[in-house]
Amino acid sequence: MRIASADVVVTSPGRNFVTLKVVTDDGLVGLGDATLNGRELAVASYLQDHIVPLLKGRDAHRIEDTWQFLYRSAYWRRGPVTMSAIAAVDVALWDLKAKAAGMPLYQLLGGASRTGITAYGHASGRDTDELFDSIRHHLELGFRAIRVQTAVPGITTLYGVPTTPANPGGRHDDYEPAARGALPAEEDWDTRAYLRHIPTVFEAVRAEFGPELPLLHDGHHRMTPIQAARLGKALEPYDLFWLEDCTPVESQEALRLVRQHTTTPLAIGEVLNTVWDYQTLIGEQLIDYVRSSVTHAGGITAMRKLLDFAAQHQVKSGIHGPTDISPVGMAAALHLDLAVHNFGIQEYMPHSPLTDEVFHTSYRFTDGYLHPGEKPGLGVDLDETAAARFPYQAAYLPFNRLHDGTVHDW
Ligand code: KDG
Ligand code: MG
Repeated sequence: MRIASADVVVTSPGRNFVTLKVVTDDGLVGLGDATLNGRELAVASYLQDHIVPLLKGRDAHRIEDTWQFLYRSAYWRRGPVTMSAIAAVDVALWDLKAKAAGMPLYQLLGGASRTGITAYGHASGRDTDELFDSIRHHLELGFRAIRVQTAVPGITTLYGVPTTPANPGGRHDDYEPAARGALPAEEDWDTRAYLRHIPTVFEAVRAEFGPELPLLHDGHHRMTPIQAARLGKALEPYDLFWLEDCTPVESQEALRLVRQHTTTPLAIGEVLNTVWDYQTLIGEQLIDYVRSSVTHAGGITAMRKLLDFAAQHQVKSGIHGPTDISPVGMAAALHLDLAVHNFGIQEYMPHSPLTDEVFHTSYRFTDGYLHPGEKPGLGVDLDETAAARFPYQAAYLPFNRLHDGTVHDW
């Protein structure tokens, strides 16, 4: 099974996606997601200009060899652009191998370790009433675990809490932070206001919805370790499933201090892209959940090794799954989720109807559980005619300034 051609498809059905399409000499098509929110064209160029010329004529079955070749021959290792590009090739090759075998990909990864993949949804609101409505809405949709983000008095625009719905007439819990336009939006941040307010929100949510519902929260990299420790401690009475990205993760050692102070479970890693980024975090058991995505962390081949390392230290998966992971990347995550033993939870934000016009998927969400479906390969088809109707549009993630004008982590 030789690679006959490889093409990069950039499309923007509501938001930008970069997809690698690999075709074999016997006509099989494999897809890989290469979407890096706000920096899409860098990965598209890395693939088109530097990787596609290397793929033609290669044996599509040699996945490990291709991974090692792309990683080591580049010399310049790691980083989100490189690892997203390698991931796209890797996932496309796994898609091809599973199609050639006539099996859904999870069968090649060892078969199902569970019958369904527990997914968490995103609830948010500009005040308590809106937040409670959003939680109820997610419960009606079937979610069995819910991430809670709310507005904070003293902060004008806050991560995870849209001031306007993503779709005209839509709900305020539809979440898409990358706005189209020539410049990134400026948002504001006040750590003291946030730390005062968030525990009161979780107290109210527990009082309204009871003790059983698994609740998650994303701190989105904004606290120092001592502030994160304080928040984790303050949230202990409300029994969170996890507190995510409580502090920027460039310094893995920073998590030691957080860990010493709180038993709130910690999830980290959506911006990490290799196993090396987790050496201390996992080796010293400083976190409970790995948040990397298949899309940004080198694909199925690399994520499987990362999760095996995590398993030795009782750390579980919590694969990143917002809408900037394309349906191809989401399908890859679901096959892995179903197969690995140390699955924890999967993030799930349904894509927009426009996105669904371009990507046709076999995965399903039923009664709170996702399943990748039984079609051979990933179970995703790309409609290139539909994709061509939605040309790329520049979009940026926002950035933060403190009230005195200092740039802060977003
Ligand atoms: O592109 C940025 C998003 O992927 C990120 O903000 C989403 O933090 C996120 C999450 O947990 O889904
Ligand atoms: Mg996050």
